[in-house]
Amino acid sequence: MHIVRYRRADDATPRVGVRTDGVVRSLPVASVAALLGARLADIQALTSEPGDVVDDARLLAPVDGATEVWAAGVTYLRSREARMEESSEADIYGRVYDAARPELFFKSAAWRVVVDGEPVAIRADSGLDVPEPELALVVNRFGEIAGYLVSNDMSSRSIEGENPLYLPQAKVYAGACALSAGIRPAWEVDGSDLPVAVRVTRDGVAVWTGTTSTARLKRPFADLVDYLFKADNFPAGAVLSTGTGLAPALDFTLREGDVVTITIDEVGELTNPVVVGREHF
Ligand code: DO4
Ligand code: MG
Repeated sequence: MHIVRYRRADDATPRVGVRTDGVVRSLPVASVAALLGARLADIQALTSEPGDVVDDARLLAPVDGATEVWAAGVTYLRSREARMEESSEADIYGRVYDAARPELFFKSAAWRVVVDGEPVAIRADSGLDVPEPELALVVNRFGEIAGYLVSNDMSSRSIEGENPLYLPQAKVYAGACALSAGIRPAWEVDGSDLPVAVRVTRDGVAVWTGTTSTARLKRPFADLVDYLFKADNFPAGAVLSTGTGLAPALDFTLREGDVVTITIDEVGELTNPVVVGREHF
């Protein structure tokens, strides 16, 4: 089962439901932000009794309202290596990988998130660009992990590599944050050892593929959530992307027209074509 946002053919209002075996049913809640304001036990109870079947649902991005997307970095050994290769300040990535405090950064407002099938973007002023396939935690206002999403933390390696202080420009721009359409409830799946796969195709030919497992994540999910909630409140919950364990060699860069597919077993699939520039959004 996945928790989804959807729109009906004849109705502009986004709604919330559950999707099981391809069938969407409505839920009596106004938004995912409102759902994430509830305790985990209440979310579980509400989603266990869905209403009518919706036969014309078009799935939307899985977050809305005041729910923010945050991301963790350098949480896998491969990410530490990749950052040290690309950066003029390699040392800081080694230090953060070993430190107790994780790297956490703001990634996206809900309204900027793109969903499965929509384009992701390369910045027009960037020269080296990659998708970052990540498992994202969906956390309620109480810091409880309610579910999981597939996330693509699109990144400019050239801009971050030039100077780490450029991280927000490398990470936060139109088309930089893609999430899969359905939230897989945490009470249905254990996220701690799930295969993650990426495939980038160009003119139908695979130009980068990779696989890893969430078991290689250096930090427990609870630690990442704990740091996120240490000094801030999230009344509408938050999505926390847990970092990438997959990075291509430095001679690979995304191009316009590429198609990125990220799969996380038990969680979902996220496929997005790549465009250049903000005018597509
Ligand atoms: O330090 C830069 C960001 C790293 C990141 O996004 C990741 O490891 O996934
Ligand atoms: Mg990342």
